[in-house]
Amino acid sequence: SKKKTWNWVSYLEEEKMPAASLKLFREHQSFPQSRNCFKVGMKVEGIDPEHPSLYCVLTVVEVQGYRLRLHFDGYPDCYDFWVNADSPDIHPVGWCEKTGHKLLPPKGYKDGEFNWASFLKQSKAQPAPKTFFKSYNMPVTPSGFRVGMKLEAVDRKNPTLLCVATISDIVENRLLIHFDSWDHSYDYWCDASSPYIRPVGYCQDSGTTLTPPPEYKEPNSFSWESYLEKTGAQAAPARAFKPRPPHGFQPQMKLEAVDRRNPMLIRVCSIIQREENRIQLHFDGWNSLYDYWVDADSPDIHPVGWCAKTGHPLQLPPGTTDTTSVPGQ
Ligand code: MLY
Repeated sequence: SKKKTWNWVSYLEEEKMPAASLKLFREHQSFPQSRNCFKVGMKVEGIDPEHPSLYCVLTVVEVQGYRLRLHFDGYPDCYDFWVNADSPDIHPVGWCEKTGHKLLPPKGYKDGEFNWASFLKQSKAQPAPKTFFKSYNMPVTPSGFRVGMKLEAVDRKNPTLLCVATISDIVENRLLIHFDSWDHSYDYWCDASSPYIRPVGYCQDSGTTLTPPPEYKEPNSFSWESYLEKTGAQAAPARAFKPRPPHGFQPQMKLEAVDRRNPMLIRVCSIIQREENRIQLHFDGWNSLYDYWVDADSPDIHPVGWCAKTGHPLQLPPGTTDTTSVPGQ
């Protein structure tokens, strides 16, 4: 029997569909410049994806190509999550202390009880070396944004709302956006080019509705001028905002994307719809039930050939003879 190995070139030809061009991807989605050095067992500090204002003690528990699975020390496996090796969400051991961030200890430790030196000794674990992290070589460009500055920001959980918000943390070139008088569950990280943040006065200038903090029962009673005075805060300077041009992804283009239902998997995908900041993905050969919307700048979408290049299995459309394609096999 003849075995035909699956490859992107003949698949695109058969399907008569284009690959999403490399030029459409951001650097963190494209082919990496370095390899993934992380090893199973190494400890890191990182942001909890469900609570982006919290830094936690994490262990690398699986390495697959350029990706790693991280586990919260002391917590059940169900909270494990995958990141790329160059994720800005992870930092070396000791980073929180050095940068004045609060580190959430592993489950079972009381506040102030945890220290890395004895924890590493006791768990016989190695910290991941500093040179493994993206931030190690990253130049910091001054931005004009400062912690405490106010702005208008899209509530990403309620994306029709533009709201009164504060920059509550800045790390490298990213801002943590917090919504005034709300809990941290709406917080998110973005950079100066994000389409979700605007300077104070944007809503007024563009004739759109600004959602004030919840204590303003009568929305018209809110004014930035008096609010800034009352809170003693500054508005983020308009020149610090560097809105990026819209993404260039179009329907029918194919790419490789993480399967949200089983995030260890990367599958062959097609773009079926686009919006200003998002694309809708369809997993080739699967029910449309599994289609989902993803941000155009998501770290979970990659150009055709990314899995092969980084040594990650690629899940092929069902019906294909071999259902994964592993480079070198
Ligand atoms: N219906 C939601 C809206 C919450 C909006 C919070 N934003 C502004 C941060 C609720 O009341 O819970």
